[in-house]
Amino acid sequence: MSPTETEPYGAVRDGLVCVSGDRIAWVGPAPDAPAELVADPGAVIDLDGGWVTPGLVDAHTHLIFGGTRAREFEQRLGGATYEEIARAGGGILSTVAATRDADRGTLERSGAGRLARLVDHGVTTVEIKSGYGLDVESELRMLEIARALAETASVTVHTTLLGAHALPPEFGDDREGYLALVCDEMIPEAVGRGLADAVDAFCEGIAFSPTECERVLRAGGERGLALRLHADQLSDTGGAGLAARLGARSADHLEYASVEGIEAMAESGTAAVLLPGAYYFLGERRRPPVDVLRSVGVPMVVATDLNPGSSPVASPLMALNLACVLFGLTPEEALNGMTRSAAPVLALEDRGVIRAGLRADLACWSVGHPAELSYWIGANPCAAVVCAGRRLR
Ligand code: DI6
Ligand code: FE
Repeated sequence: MSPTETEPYGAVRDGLVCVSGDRIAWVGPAPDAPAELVADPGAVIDLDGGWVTPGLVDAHTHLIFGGTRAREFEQRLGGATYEEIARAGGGILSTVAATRDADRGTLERSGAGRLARLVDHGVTTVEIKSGYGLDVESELRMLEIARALAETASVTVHTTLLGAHALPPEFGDDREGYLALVCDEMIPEAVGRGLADAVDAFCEGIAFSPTECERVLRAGGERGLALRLHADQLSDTGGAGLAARLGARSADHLEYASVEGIEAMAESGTAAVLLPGAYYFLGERRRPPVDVLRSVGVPMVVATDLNPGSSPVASPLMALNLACVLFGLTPEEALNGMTRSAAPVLALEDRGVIRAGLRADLACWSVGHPAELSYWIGANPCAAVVCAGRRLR
């Protein structure tokens, strides 16, 4: 992909991308490249007809957690629903117990392994949420591990505090008490220690009401965090409209979002993060209103939602495939949703496209056409990954 707007995918054929330090120095047709920028042959990655895209941006993951939910998967296949399991104290809360029990090294190693899988598939920027700690210490520990993974994996990690993911068991039905903890302790501590870039909440019948989510997002916004919202995933609670009204960067999931909610998102510049892995894995039937998103011009982002309960998807390319097959995105829209439209959700304006002056985050692919990135299932055509000018694989 390149700055050309006329070709599908903004494609440049027989192109060359020159990298200098951590930046893209030049991009265009190979014969036009300035001689002084063309490096010694040893530093050239020759793709032999393959394609280069921006490094992929996975803008929604929960990739740090203890245990798995394979037993719950069996229960769901036996007929139990995700909501029933959650209301019976399983679901997210079972991962909270496993995450609290796990020592830091275990969480770091399992998280690093999952992040390495994403990088293997071309990811150079990832968002990681907390939300399986649900007490101040455990939430901050998750965010610290997320920050540490950026160093281990040499990629950009954007962190999101998701304290309002579920009501932890020690609070019984004291919702007020827990929300006060999130707003008055968790958020200030996370901000004070520089551990969070954004705040998120799960707006859903089995989680928090719109009023409760508004309180959490406002508390985060007042302290300078960017706002995200898990909205209208399993029912229409007005989450899309709430995200828009609060000026959130994104509303995520959106299967049940109303037309009015989507229109409000278009007005406020709130992006839609589509998570087809969760739709697929939970066997959902209702698709997000992609036609409406398209017609009112809301940017469509595609992410893995990598998490143990609803989307154990460690392949961003699988997410692209599901976005096309299940949600009806074109392969070009899907790729756009993990590059150009994804970076602004994380306020990272220096990436997501291949343009001189931007960060040299690039994924190189052994494919004959970019639609192949959404087409193959279970294959990984990633040939090389460059992050901030450094080759990672
Ligand atoms: N929606 C989701 O799909 C994930 N979190 C959320 O708010 C699921 C998290 C889980 O089931 O562990
Ligand atoms: Fe999620």
